[in-house]
Amino acid sequence: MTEAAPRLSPATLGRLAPGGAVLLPRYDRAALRPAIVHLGLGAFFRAHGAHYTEDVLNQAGGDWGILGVSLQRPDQRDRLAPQGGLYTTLERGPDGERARIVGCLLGVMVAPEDPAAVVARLADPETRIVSLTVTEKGYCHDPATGRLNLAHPDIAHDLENPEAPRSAVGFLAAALRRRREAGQAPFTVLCCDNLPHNGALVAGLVRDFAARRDPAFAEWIAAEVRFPATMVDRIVPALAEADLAAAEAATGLADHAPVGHEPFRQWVIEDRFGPAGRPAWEMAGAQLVADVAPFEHMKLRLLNGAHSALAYLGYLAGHETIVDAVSDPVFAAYLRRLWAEIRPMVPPPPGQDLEAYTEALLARFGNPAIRHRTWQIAMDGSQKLPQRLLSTVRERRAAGLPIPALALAIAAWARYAGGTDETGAPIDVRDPMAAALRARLDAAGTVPAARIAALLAVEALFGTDLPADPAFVSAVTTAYETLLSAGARAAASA
Ligand code: CS2
Repeated sequence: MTEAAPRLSPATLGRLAPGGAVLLPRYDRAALRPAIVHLGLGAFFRAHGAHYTEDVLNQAGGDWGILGVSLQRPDQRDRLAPQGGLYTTLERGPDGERARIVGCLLGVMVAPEDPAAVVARLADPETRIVSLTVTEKGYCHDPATGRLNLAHPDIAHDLENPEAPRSAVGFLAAALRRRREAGQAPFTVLCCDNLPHNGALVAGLVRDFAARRDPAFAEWIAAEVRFPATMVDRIVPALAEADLAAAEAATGLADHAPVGHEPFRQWVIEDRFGPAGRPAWEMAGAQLVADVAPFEHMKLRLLNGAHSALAYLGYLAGHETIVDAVSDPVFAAYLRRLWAEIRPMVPPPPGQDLEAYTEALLARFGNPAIRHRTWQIAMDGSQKLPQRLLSTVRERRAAGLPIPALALAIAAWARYAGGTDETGAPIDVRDPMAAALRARLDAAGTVPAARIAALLAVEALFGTDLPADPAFVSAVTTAYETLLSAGARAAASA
């Protein structure tokens, strides 16, 4: 019997040799302060924002540590606390794996256990940046309009209980109000979710929330708080059991919270932080720019749009992962047709060739070392479709251009939302609107056109313009009929 490996922790870190195969923190961890508080700590941020911050610390030292906050479950804290916040990341390329230990995470707070402690931490003047990856639905907004959904149960709760919030918007507002009342400068709010104009979007939500109680506070937010926009990119699948063994094999230390990720990463940040400052993320290759919008358009529409399309079609066709789906030439060819519809609607960012970008995406999706489940990406489609696919649909329709590949993606989402796969097995649909969508479909009966009409009538998703556009409705309905009669693979081979 082999002996159990010791757990990764500050005490066992010394077992790894500096300069060895595993990259280690090269700075003084004791000098770190919780200058960044991150809401929604999960695999993505630990392999993206934390990695950039770690790179800067490794090059230049400093005190920019990160304190994580989980807004829902305790699992990240439970896995990371016994490790003193240390974790392994595994960079997985087609030619092998590279492990590193990340040291910039100081700890994790679990908000539902003590919301007041989280508000106090955010309100502490030591907190200079509050960054967020709470996923699209975590902002409690209406995806079609970008406005705060006042009927959302968490928002309704937080307006009633502003000192013990549940939502990210509620926490930001509570802490900013304390800062204002204490006459202190605010922190910078850095949204790192895949939302359009994410800085301005979150600024609007926090202001909407604040204005319900105190218009003067909302004005102070507008005048004093910075919400830089960002574009974030790195493919980071959710933790899989096999990652635990892989991390242990790479380091000889047991890690309950490793993260596997692709080699590629990109972070484009609007350089508008004010006196609160920021780490010198450009040292790690982040692009600090005046206008993030062109980068965000490119990424949300070409990467995330294609991801969602492939998630629904691939899942329906029986593919467990993105790499499985793109390894099928039918789906690779479909993606090229989809990108050919999207590219003309995307003004290229400075110096960027979009054909090269999408070819590189195909290679990233085809990375055999990244097992990114179609089911994972299919989650929360109601929150993702507008910015990923529907904006492009609108622009092509306005230009009188056809949308066959985009319509198929939307039809595949509709087919998936029905909750039964092509073999008749149930689909575990995870979406805040899952029950509502399913109820609409059930009420609509079996006629495909009626089912599609029932879904397109969801205004929070499709607005009022798309269901009133006969060419759009007919393209989605036709694609849906083909999905039902011939299946996803045949529908994609058109
Ligand atoms: C994915 C994204 O889960 C999803 O919806 O499309 O998480 C995607 O992997 C990242 O945005 C890549 O940067």
